[in-house]
Amino acid sequence: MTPRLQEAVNAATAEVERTLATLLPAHDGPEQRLYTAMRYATLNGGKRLRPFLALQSAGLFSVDRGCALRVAAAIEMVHCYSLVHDDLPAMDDDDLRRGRPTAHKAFGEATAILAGDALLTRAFEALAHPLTHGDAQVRAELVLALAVASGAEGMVGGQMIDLEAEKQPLDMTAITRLQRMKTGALIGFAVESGAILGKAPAALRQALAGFAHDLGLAFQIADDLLDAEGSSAEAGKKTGKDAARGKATFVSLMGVERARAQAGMLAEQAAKHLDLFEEKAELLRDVAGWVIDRRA
Ligand code: GRG
Repeated sequence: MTPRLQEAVNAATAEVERTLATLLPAHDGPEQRLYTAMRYATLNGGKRLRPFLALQSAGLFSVDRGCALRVAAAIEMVHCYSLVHDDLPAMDDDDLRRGRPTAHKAFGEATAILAGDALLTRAFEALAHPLTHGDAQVRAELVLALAVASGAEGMVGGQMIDLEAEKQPLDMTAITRLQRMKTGALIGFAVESGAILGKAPAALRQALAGFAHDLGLAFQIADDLLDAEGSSAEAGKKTGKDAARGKATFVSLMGVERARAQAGMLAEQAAKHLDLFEEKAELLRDVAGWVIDRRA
C-alpha cells in the first residue's frame, strides 16, 4: 500500500469506527446481548475497504463528510452481516474471522443470526434517515441501489450460487457471474454511492461503474490467491478452504501465475476508468494496487 493511501485509510477507518459506534450504541435493556453481538461483529476490525471506497467516491463530488460517513457505515454493516451469516455452521462453518472467534462462536448461533439480521436492517434505517441526505429522492435511490446490490440479484443470490457450486463445479463464465454478484455488487454500490449522494451526471457514474467492475474482479482473484497461498495467521481467517472442498475458483481454473497476471491487468484497467477525474481520483487508483497486493 502506498504511504499516502495508508494514511488516508487509517484516518477514514477511525472516522468510520466512530460513526459505526454512534449508529450501533451499547444497550443495557433485555436485548443487550443483541447489541453486544452487533458491535462485536462490526467494530475493531477489517480493512474497511468498502467504506473507504464510498468516502473516496463521495469526495469526488464534494459531498458533505457526515452524510458520506453514514453511507459508508451502512455499507460496512451489510458487509459485516454477510460475514456473520457466511461463518455460520449452515454455511461456511468458520471459527475465525478478523483474527477473533466468529460471532456464533462468541455468542451462539441464534444470537449471531439475529445480530446479522439487525445489522442489515440498521443499514437501511441509516440510509433512509434524513441526516443521510436532505433530498428524499436521493435517500430512496441509495436504499434501492443497496437493496439490489445486497439481495437476490446481488450478494445473497451470489451466495446461493456459491453453495450450489459445491455440488457441481462451475466454469469460468459462471464463476465470474457468481463473484460479480457475491462480492462485486456491494463493492459496486460503495463506489456508486458517492455519485448518488452527489447527483453526478451519467458519464461520471459510468466511469465509476467501470472502475468498480474491474476492481471487484481483481479483489476476488486476490481473495482466491490468498485462500490458496496465504497464511491463516496473516489473513485472520481460515485459508486453504477452496482446495479442501474441491471448489472451482479463478485460481483453480487459471493457475496461480495466470490468476496473478489477470488480477494485475484488471487493477490497471480499473485505474484507467478514472482518467477523467484526474488527480482527484489518485487514492482510488492506489486502491486498485492495494486490493491485489494485500496479505489479508
Ligand atoms: C451469507 C448473505 C450472505 C452472504 C455472504 C460476501 C459473502 C456473501 C461472504 C463472505 C465470505 C467470503 C470470504 C467472500 C469472499 C470475498 C470477501 C467478501 C472477503 C471478505 O471481505 P474483506 O476481505 O474482509 O473486505 P474484511 O474483514 O477486511 O472486511
